[in-house]
Amino acid sequence: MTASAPVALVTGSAGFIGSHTVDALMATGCRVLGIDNLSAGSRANLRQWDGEPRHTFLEADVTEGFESVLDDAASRLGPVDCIVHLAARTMVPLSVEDPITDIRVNLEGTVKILEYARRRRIRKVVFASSSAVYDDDAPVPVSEESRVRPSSPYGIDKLGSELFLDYYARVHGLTFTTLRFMNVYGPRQDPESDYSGVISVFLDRALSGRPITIFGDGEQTRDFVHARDVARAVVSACASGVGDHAVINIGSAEETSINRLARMILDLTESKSPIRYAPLRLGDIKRSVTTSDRARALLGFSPAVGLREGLAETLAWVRQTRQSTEVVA
Ligand code: UD2
Repeated sequence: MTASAPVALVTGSAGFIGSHTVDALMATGCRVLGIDNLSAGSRANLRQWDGEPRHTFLEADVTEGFESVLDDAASRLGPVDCIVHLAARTMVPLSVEDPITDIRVNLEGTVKILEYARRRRIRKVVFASSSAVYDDDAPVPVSEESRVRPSSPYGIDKLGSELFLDYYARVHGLTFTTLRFMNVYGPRQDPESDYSGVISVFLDRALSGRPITIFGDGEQTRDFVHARDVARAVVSACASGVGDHAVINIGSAEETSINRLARMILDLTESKSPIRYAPLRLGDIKRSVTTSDRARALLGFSPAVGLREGLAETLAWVRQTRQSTEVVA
C-alpha cells in the first residue's frame, strides 16, 4: 500500500453510483475508504476490490454512529482528505410517500457528514445533488443559473443540503463542490426494484417479456448520463482547486423522452413486451436536460458514453446478472 496516497471517503460506496466512483478513485491510485449501510447497495458491487489493500469497506450509516467507525478507520489509514457524499435515498416517489425518512437520510445525513468534515478538518466535500432541485417550469436545457423550485421532497432535501454546504463554506471555511446529477444509469443499477432507474426497470421488463409501464403520456424527457461518466466528474471535483464552491450540472446534454427510451429498449432487446400507460407519478418532472458548459469549463468534463452504447452495455450486464441469479436459483 502507498502509505502516503490520500484517503478518499465515499459514502454510499456499495451503491450503484458509489461503486463506479470507487472504481474511478482507485484508478487514480488513491486509497478509498467506503461506507454504506447496504440498504440499497450491495457488497457484490465492490467485489473487484476484495483483497486490495488500498480499498477499505465498512458497514456504517450516515444517519447515526458512523463517526466512531470513521475515526477508528482514520487512525489506521491516516486522515481522510476528501469526502464524496453519495449516500442517499434516491427514489423520488418514495420521498413523496415518506418525506420524513427522506429528510432524515438525505438532509440530516448530509449535515452529519458536514459536521464530521468540519470537526475533522477534512479538505473538501464533493456532494451529489440532483437535477430534481430545478423548477419544472424552467426552460430547458437547464443551466446552473436556472430557477430552483423542487417538485418533490427528495429535491427539497438536495437543495437544503446545498444550502448547508454553502453555509459550512462561508461560516466554517469548508471547501465543497456540488454536482447536480441528471438521470444516471448503467451497470449495477438494481434492475429488480420498481423504484430503480427507468432504464434498469425497462431492460428487466423487456428481457422477461413483462409489460413496460410508462407513467403519464411518456413525453416527459430525461438526460441520461452513464455512471462511469459521472464517476469521472466526481474524481475531477475531488482535486484541490477544481470546481471549488461551484454548483455544476453533470449530464449528457441529450434529451430523450420516455416513449423513445422504451422503443430503443424494445428494439435493442428484440422484446415483445407490451407498453402500458399508467397515471403520472407524483413529484415527476416534465422535461430535464442540461447544458454541459460549466462542467466542461470547471472540471474539464464532457460525457463520453452515448446512450445507445450505454444501453447496450447495461443490457449485457442485466443479462449476465439474470443468468447468474438463475444459476443460483
Ligand atoms: C432520477 C433519480 C433521482 C434524481 C432524478 C434527477 C433514480 C431512481 N432516481 O429520478 O434520484 O436524481 O433522477 O432528475 O435514479 N418511468 C416510467 N416507468 C417506469 C419507471 C419510470 O415511465 O417503470 C418514468 C418516470 O415516471 C419518470 C422517468 O421515467 O418520468 C424517469 O424515472 P426514474 O425513476 O428513472 O428517475 P427520476 O427522474 O424520477
